[in-house]
Amino acid sequence: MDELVKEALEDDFRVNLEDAENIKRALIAYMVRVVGHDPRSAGPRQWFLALAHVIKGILSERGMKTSRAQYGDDTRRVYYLSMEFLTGRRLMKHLLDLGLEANVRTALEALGQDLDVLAEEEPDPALGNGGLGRLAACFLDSLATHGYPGYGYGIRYEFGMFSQTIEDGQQVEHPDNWLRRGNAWEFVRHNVVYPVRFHGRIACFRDETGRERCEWVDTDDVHAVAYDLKVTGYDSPVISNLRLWSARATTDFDLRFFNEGNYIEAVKDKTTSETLSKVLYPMDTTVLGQELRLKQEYFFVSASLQDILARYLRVHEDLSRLHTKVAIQLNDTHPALAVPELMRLLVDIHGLDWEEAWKVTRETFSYTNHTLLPEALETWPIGMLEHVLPRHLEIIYLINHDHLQQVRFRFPGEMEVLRRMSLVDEDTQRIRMAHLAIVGSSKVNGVAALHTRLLRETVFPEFDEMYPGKFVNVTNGVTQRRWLLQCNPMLSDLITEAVGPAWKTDLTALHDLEPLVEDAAFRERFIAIKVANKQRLAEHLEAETGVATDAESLFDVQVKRIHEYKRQLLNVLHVVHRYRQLREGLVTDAVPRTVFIGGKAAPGYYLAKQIIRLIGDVALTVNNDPQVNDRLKVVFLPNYNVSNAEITIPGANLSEQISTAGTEASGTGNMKFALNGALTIGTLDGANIEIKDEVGDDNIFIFGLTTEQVAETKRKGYNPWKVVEQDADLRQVLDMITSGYFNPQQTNRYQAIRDTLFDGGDHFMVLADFRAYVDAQARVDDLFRDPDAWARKAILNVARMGYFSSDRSIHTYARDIWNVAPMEI
Ligand code: 26V
Repeated sequence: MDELVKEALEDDFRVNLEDAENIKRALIAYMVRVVGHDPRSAGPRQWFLALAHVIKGILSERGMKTSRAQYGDDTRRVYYLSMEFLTGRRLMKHLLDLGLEANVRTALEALGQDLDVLAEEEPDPALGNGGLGRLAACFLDSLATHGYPGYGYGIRYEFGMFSQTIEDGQQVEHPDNWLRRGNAWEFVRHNVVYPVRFHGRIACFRDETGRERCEWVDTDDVHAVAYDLKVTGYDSPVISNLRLWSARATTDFDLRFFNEGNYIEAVKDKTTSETLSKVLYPMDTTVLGQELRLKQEYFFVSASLQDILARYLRVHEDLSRLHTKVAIQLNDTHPALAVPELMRLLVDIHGLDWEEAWKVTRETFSYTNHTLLPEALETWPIGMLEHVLPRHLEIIYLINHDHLQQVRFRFPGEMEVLRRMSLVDEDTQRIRMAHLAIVGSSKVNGVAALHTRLLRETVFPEFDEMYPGKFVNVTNGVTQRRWLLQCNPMLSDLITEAVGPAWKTDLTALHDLEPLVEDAAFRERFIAIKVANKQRLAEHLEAETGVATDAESLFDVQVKRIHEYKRQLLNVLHVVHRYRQLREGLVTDAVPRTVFIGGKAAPGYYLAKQIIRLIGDVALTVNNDPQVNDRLKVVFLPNYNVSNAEITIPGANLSEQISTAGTEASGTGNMKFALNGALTIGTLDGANIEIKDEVGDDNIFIFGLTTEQVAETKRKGYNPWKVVEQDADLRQVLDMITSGYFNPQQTNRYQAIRDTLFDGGDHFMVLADFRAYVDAQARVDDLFRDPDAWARKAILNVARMGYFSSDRSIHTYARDIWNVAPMEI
């Protein structure tokens, strides 16, 4: 058979990657045989499809080699369970990874096609909210690049993150129907289908050995169908797999209704089960506690675990050794039901005893926490769990019983500790998913040094005491293949020319750039590249929105989800302050600036939406005021997503990372900007601290209260009124915003913003940090006046970003958490 396969692939389907002429012929053949279109009349859309299928074929061949090698060496594998994967478009990434871009470009030219035009035909799969989902995608890239045996599991949402337009200054959400024209990259596995059960009841009985066994019966079932996406690594023979589950009704029609002639009722049930993978929840900060969301979480957890066990059982028999071959990473608590689900599978289905199953479970899982915000920590109402997953609730109670016994032993007589550590919040009658994930895991990690410290000291101190060594830090990273090599080809070429190509798989090689700071010619080229990237951004923006910007001005950028804690409002206060100063002639030598702000607000998050509206109102006034003489412009970047980020980030001079200290777990945008030669203005929060440590205090603009000072200020009784009273500039700025200066047609429009800052107590300390922020911005202006001095610092930022590669993160997970090594192929 092997010979036969080899021959078949060689004659008819062989694509010689070294030869553009051969790629051209393959494209034509795929156009006819797979796309089913006449090459003479095919447009970019059809050529994109033909090309995607050619590449998919290559990926499939290589993927098989990876799988065979894995069955051969039987080492521990890593499964990354995540509700979200923000992969970005695949085409250019695959071409880069396979080293095919040049030849494909040539082949397409011969066919009268432009690769860059084709690339725009691909929808950007927005299967995530923000940082957490994008991190998962960076990790898959690093796993494949470095040859780790890692797989992703998630949900194939039919509708991803909504797309955003701004109408009358306000955010409008549009459904993201990304599958409308199909997904060229996926392999649907109609043979890989698992039932997922809901509702029903528990029937317990004694088996022939006298042991109590429980069965979950009378359930409502849904099928999970596997869709695979091949994940390439850079110049790597290893192909990983991202398996996304889609929900399908178990029976097409409920025959009872059908026979009664009620056709519509019969189809309705089918549609209800298929809503499970219909849509991504577009909020990342407030937990709603909706039943559909709970079902989504269980749906993908159950399917993934069934798949993982099936793969294990193909080669092994003894489930009590599962953990020696399987490591499962829980990306936040969204997949935390995997803990009781694995217990159920091991105990109820496979007959292990409770103690043994518990040992296996704990050794199998690890959990990454991504947020300190209390409102984003998941809890589920007991009543809902009882209704949707009755057996899991029982198992959670059993786990809690054993857990509390240990807590009592460790903290005798401390009732308050017992209450806090219980998996059950008695006051609200809810299950605490983070607690469940912690007790069910061997390791728990935070995503930046400060974040991990705060987890250990303030959020879960008793857990940290009880399980020494369980809490570890793995600072986030980003993949330089997408966030430099792909999105910034000019800077990549300059770097490679200067220090060689090693940085592509070992970012610390950027250190070798340091001496070039003293090389005037190198600085000139570095500056020219930044200008070109700013022009590219300006052109893209003008084409998309009609807004013109000046690439000579300082490009000041804040792109991320809109949230109070990220403090886009602080940014706006500074803009208004600057505007006033320019208007009143208080400054005459201001550096021309364009302030870009972009990001999506959760649809139900009123304040976040008001902030977007305020940015629009301020922009209208500022941009149309001849008195500021083009020294200030404000632009809202609509529909921020991975594709836009790839153009926006390389074009930035200044990166805004201004969250209240102690609130942003890590941030990853901060790393992408610095890697592309922007300087950071930021607080001592998340990974900003580690960025400062790496680049040096002189090469970053740090301002504002520290985490400790924030806590201290609050403890002493923080009074926003006092702050405003003592700062005339701040008073003027707030007056303008709240008196309707920017929106005379509705003067009370920003009442809610006013309320949160004053009566609400300014929880995120916007006012407290205003003065320090304005001062830091003045330092930014001073430096920008000296382009050469600015360039020196920017180059040092790039040179010192080696630590922030997701390769380093993945090597750390592999060594400290998963205990896995790269494969040999
Ligand atoms: C939470 C929820 C709550 C329930 C509804 C749906 C939903 C979806 C996502 C989330 C997770 C929010 C946590 C998150 O995205 N954290 C971000 O993780 C980044 C990667 O570690 C990190 O860089 C950011 O600082 C952190 O905010």
